Amino acid sequence: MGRIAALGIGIVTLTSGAVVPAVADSSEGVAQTRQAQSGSGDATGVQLAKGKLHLYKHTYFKGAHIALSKTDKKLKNNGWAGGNADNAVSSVQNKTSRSVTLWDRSGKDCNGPHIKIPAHSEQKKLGKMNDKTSCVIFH
Ligand SMILES: [Ca+2]
Repeated sequence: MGRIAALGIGIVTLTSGAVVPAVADSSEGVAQTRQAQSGSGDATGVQLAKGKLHLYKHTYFKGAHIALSKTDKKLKNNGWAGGNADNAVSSVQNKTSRSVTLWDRSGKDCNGPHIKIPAHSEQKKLGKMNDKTSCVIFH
């Protein structure tokens, strides 16, 4: 009985003495690795910006459509099958990482009624801006 108890204590001491410092070292290593990975994650975010802004002729993303990846201040010059996107857009899907504003009036400084479409969002109806968009600005 006396011998078994002594042996048991010896094992516990040896185990805890060897294991505890090893765990502390490896957890520090894990923390440093995670920091390095989150830094490289920014590059992945930039790649998401390659999506496009989809403008549809009808509500609920139906009918003819065009896809833009940059500001277009004169939709009159931008057409879809069977017509022109100017004053004809009724729904929008913004698949880019930038917010976009749709303006009623085209030109150098687009103005008038407008609607802002946040990044990665969609509008199945445009309300007062239905069939009014003449200018699209990416922010
Ligand atoms: Ca207009």
